[in-house]
Amino acid sequence: MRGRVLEVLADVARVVDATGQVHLCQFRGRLKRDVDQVLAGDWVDLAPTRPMAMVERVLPRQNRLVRPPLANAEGLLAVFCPIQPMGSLALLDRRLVTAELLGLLSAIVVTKADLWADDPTVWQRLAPWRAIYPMVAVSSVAGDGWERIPDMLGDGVWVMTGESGVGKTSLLRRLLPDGTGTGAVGALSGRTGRGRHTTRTVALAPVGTAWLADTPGFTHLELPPHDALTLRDAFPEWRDARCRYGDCRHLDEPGCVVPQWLATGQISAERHQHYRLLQAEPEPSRHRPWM
Ligand SMILES: Nc1nc2c(ncn2[C@@H]2O[C@H](COP(=O)(O)OP(=O)(O)OP(=O)(O)O)[C@@H](O)[C@H]2O)c(=O)[nH]1
Ligand SMILES: [Mg+2]
Ligand SMILES: [Zn+2]
Repeated sequence: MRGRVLEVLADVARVVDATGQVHLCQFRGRLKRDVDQVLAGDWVDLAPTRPMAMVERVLPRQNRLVRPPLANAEGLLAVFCPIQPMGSLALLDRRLVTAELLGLLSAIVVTKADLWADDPTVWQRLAPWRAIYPMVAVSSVAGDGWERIPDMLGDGVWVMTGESGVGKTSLLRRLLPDGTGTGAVGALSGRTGRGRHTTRTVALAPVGTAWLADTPGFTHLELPPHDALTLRDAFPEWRDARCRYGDCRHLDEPGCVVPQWLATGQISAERHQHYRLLQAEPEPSRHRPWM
């Protein structure tokens, strides 16, 4: 029997089969030795042993995220809050670039719409992002917007990321079918003391036909390994720029077309500034594999 791992807890896993039934499973001998051998998101073969089914084999992975530890992710849901607390658009771009570098789809959820629905400047500020990425505004208090999310996610595994306090866990609770998630969601993202997070396990929660993983609001977010041109291409707005030099990074090189686009407002100066800062960062450490 084929199944998808929803969560790994010490030496058992919760695995959902094709009919939607969830099994608590043990691991076959050699899989036990290394915790990373079975991850949430993995496709596995199960043997219907009793009293617990057994994970026999992990199918080859498409990709593997380190933080959170997750296999076969398809998309990154960037959660942004424009008010209380005011999010950082530089960090939002960092998350979107991370998705691009990892080859993931991306989409943006703008939270706490109940607090800013009457403020048109919020939409104006977000216009450059809205032009490029799927974007939906939600309020977990008023209950608006969230019903558009399942369609946006399709049927893959998505990982939710965003600064602490933006409303990720609240949104996930809204999205879950009644009563299924309360326990599991609570365990995902906890806080001990001052803004220190503990995430022991990552769990996939059902959202429509997709699976969504909550994460705590990481403050330090290192980009996956990349080179300058891959980073350049992680910004869709200048992918078809034809500058004098093919390896133009659009950072003050002669014959670059991007300054004109910036001057006319065709592309966002704010995004370009974030791009410039990302290009100026030291190389990310290579020892930490992202995939
Ligand atoms: N007004 C308003 N408050 C919200 C909304 N969604 C969440 N909140 C509040 O924002 C605070 C943080 O919400 P969480 O869902 O815990 O945020 P989080 O992104 O999971 O935070 P971390 O787990 O720390 O990364 C809580 O006090 C929520 O009640 C919303 O739509 N409107
Ligand atoms: Mg949370
Ligand atoms: Zn250029």
